[in-house]
Amino acid sequence: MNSFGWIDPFVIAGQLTEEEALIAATARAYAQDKLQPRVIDAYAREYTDPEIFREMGALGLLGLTVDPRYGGSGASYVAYGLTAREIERVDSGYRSMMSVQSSLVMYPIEAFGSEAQKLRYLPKLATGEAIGCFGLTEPDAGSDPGSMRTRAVKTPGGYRLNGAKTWISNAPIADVFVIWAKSDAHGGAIRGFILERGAKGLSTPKINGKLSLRASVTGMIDLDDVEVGDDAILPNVEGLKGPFGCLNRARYGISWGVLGAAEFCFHTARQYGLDRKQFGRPLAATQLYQKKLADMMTDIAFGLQASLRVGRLMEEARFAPEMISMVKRNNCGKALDIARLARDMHGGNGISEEYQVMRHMANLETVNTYEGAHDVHALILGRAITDLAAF
Ligand code: TGC
Ligand code: FAD
Repeated sequence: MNSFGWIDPFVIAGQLTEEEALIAATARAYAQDKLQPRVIDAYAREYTDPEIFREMGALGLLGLTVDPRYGGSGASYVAYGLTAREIERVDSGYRSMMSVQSSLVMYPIEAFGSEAQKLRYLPKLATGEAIGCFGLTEPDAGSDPGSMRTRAVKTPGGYRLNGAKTWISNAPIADVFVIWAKSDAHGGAIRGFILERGAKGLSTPKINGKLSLRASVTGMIDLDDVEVGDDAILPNVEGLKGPFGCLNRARYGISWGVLGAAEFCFHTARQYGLDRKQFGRPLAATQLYQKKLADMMTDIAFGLQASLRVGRLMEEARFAPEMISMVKRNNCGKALDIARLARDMHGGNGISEEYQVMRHMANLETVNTYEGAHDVHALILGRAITDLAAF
């Protein structure tokens, strides 16, 4: 019989390959040494440091699963999840920057792009020299991206794009834009296009005043008669399965990432309860406090084990998108509950930036909504259970 470890109850560490453990350790050291010291100030000032992309790139943390021939690391999906967990232990916004670049920009170029597109974009995205963003959501098309209005019209040498995307991570500082639009040349089917900063008619106003995810910049993408060549279209995918194929990877990464934020909140609340005395004893010596800690530890351990299982199935090409909906939805919801509880367990100190739990709580409100809102994933699962679409 082994002794029980509250930090890793199901011994996740023992289920990793040597390479995965090494990548997780690299990500953890980077996140704690370089990101943790700047996050409180960045969050307060709503400041995104583009240098972070270069730093992550230098460590091989961008495009972790991408083929090394294109500058990626060729690592496993579990390694990608572990990295998301370590980055989001510091801040969901930093994980957002990493996952958009890796899953929503590099992945579609690798999976659906031409050889020329892969060679042109992937190496620079892998080093962080180029920053990418992913434009799916529109002002009138959020949970229902199939109703998008952005259009690509065929021209003699390429396409002309018109429309507006909103709530786009990285957009104001991006160099490379993966844009999803309905193409008249393809019977109105959704197609992906790669646009570059500097294209005439492309602008990316920043969305100000966010009370969540403030260390990660978000913007709109306005497309006003933007002309691109024939070589800008992603040749190898058509329809919603293009963007959803990318979202599968990003949602899976989020399922790990949010548990990093939850672990931070759990560990911080535990320590606070041991240090803080009321009624002549530590808060952690009370039954209610211990019950909350037990719930936190259990939900985190169950969530990690489930994400690990889904990651292994992805590596074996045996996953279904509904599995990803389960872990994205469950882990986001549980992480948000844990962050709210941790905020409460810190009493008045819980609202201070110094204790950081409220920043995580505010961030997780976004993460629970983007990449498919909590209830939308319930409907995806409901459809799988009943064969009835209730969207
Ligand atoms: P539906 O009829 O279900 O499907 C249409 C076509 O798409 C295929 N498909 C998938 N393919 C691969 N993976 C998946 N997960 C897929 N889900 C659907 C499907 O097979 C079908 O293919 P075909 O060949 O038959 O045409 O589509 P629907 O319009 O009824 O969709 C409903 C619903 C709810 C599933 C979907 O619209 C949805 O998931 N909505 C949520 C929207 C969303 O997640 N948006 C995310 C925007 S990006 C973002 O938030 C980035 S934040 C990043 C950060 O900062 O970290
Ligand atoms: P809506 O779709 O209007 O939903 C509002 C509410 O209604 C939700 O609670 C939802 O669950 C519920 N709802 C919707 N439909 C139904 C239904 N049929 N039945 C019951 N309830 C329903 N998008 C990108 O494309 N790229 C990005 O990089 C990106 N980054 C983002 C960054 C941030 C900080 C934020 C906040 C969002 C980002 N998004 C991005 C957009 C995000 O994916 C959308 O906000 C999300 O998909 C929800 O869409 P919506 O905001 O339009 O809400």
